[in-house]
Amino acid sequence: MADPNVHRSSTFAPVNIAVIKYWGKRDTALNLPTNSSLSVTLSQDDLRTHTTASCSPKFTKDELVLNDEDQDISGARTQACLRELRGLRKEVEAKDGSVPKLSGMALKIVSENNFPTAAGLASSAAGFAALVRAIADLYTLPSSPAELSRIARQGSGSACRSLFGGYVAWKMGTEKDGSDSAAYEVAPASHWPDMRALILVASAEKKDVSSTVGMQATVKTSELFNHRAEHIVPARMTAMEECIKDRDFATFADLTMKDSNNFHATCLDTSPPVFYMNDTSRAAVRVCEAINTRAGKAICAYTFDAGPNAVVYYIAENEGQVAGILKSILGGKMGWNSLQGRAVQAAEM
Ligand code: 2P0
Repeated sequence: MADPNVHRSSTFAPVNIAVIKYWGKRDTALNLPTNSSLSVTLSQDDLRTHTTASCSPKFTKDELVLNDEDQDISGARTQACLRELRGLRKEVEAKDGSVPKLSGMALKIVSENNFPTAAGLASSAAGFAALVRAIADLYTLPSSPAELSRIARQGSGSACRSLFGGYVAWKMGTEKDGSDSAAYEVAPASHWPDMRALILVASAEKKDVSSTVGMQATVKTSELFNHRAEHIVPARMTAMEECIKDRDFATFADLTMKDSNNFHATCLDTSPPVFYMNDTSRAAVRVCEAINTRAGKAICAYTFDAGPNAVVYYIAENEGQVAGILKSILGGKMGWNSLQGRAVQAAEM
């Protein structure tokens, strides 16, 4: 029988893949970015973190278990999330004396990813989003998704975009305390239901340079980076929101590919340079460019995060021309993943 002293809540959070990239922090303690960013959420039916948070007067210390392995949660970022959530629970307890004093109990958090953690598929985004939402549900916090995204941001920047579904922007904000640096929904997944994403796995190995380290090296040493943050991204954010609202795939694709290339250019402009894409990644770029040239318009859009794997967006009606050709040309070189989704659905390869 379940122990009545144990309070428990479970939730899922999805993976998101940015089409306007976050890269660079203006405040490393609060995880405040140097530019806004925008992502597409992959369906959590297929790519997601499942997290259960529980607390009990019998638990002796906070614990986090990810994919059956104990994790170190002493880091400032996880601690910031726990501190904020406990603070909000204390407010609930102060208002209503009859609710149990959960804020004083140790937490046990158990998480599982249904995708390889090391495959460069934004596992920290889904991970921190699920952790924050599971604890917020356990504590029955009245917080909005925007408020929870502000908390998740402190765990990992990109996590703030995984508190929503569909098309999500993270506004960089201007306040020093980060109070206005949170995510908002640009459009729900249902707005553009025939959007698809295919994930091409060029390597499932852990990356050499973590995002956190790589982006701060770029901030420190790349002049191109300043131009990106100040001039390129602000205009692109506006254009990207508009083309999503208009379901204008050709513009969406153009902006997505340009922004991926611009982000990787700032990595290359870092001293010493940071290489995330490899020969296989570049082969995927060439094939996508050839598909678009043959179609006479952009019908697929590649994007690469801090790793060599490609995510290719396309519209369902072009499945054969995009996924079929990518498979026939690159099939021997890349792992193929049949990640399905509603907002975003991958081809069966
Ligand atoms: C993004 N990436 O917008 C960009 C594109 C990678 C390339 O967000 O230090 O793991 O935890 O805030 O969120 C990866 O950075 O970095 C990332 P932290 P995070 O998705």
